[in-house]
Amino acid sequence: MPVNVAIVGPAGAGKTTLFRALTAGRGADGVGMVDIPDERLDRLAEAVKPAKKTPAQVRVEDTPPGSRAQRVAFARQADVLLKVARCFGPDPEPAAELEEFALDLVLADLASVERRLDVVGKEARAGKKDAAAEAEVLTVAKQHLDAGQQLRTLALEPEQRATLLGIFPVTLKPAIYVANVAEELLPSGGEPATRVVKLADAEGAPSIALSARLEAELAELDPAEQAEMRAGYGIDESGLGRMARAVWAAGGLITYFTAGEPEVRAWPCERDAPAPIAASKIHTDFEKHFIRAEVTSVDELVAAGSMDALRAAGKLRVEGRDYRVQDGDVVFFRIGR
Ligand SMILES: Nc1nc2c(ncn2[C@@H]2O[C@H](COP(=O)(O)OP(=O)(O)OP(=O)(O)O)[C@@H](O)[C@H]2O)c(=O)[nH]1
Ligand SMILES: [Mg+2]
Repeated sequence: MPVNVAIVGPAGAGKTTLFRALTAGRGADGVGMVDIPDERLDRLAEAVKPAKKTPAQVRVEDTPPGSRAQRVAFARQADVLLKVARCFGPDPEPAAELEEFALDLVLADLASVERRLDVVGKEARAGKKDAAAEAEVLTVAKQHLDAGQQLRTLALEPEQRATLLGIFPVTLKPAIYVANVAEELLPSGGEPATRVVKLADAEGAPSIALSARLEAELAELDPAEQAEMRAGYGIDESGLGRMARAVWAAGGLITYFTAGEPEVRAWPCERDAPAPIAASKIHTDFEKHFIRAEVTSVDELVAAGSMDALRAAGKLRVEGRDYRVQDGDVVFFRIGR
């Protein structure tokens, strides 16, 4: 299952425009797959010269028109939130608008916490095992939400966090802030963008400034024209690239690579996944039939030119089912039948 990224935020912030920029017009009905740029994949492809190069992707979805309640419900389905703030146009108030939007999410979580606390509180009083501990976490969460704060900013032990995830809180989802700035204020984004950065920093969330409208226009040009226009605005691709990588990191993902014929490919994988689970990203059967993983790094493969050359030189590491695939590994999975 691909990571689901929802573009959310205040009305008129430029969400649909950012969606168009990210999907380059290829996204139908507000849903599209977006490539994750990765220079390691480019270097691998240059060395191996495969017939095909396939980047990892995330699924991006634009907030459909609807009521505030519907917009909250939409955000709840996502793995990662891309929060857009309007920093262009007359009197931008990005921080105030983001806080107002966040309050809708906070209230939704408050309702879920209170519902659950009702049930668990009774269980705790009846002496049910584990209920008291859950009630305690929920009570702390409730106080935090009552103060208008998102759960993302609540310090939690891993097991407390796991408990809270049971109510699918939307304010605990990883978020990335996008300051959608006027073209004239590129590349920094000016004062309105700094307000978004400050708000993001306070939550420990990543933030970037870009112009969604300009990026949407750029997405329709060929690479040479894009480069020229970007240079004119003093920007490079790093905006979209950094946003993609932030989504990746926020989603708890690492990338491993395969480099055989016909393709060199980047695969998304949860951090710390054991080798058979990582293999199942390629084909679900691979988990059951996993024998071993042959592993190298991007740099070694680039130097050697092919997996076969490394194998012949005895330079592929052999790893078993307990191996945790690492970010940047190049892997060949031995599969039995
Ligand atoms: N100047 C400027 N205008 C922009 C930018 N991004 C979006 N706009 C304009 O702002 C208006 C709203 O943009 P949308 O992308 O529709 O905003 P939205 O967040 O999807 O709006 P809703 O879905 O209605 O909440 C449109 O007229 C856009 O052309 C930008 O980067 N710069
Ligand atoms: Mg829209």
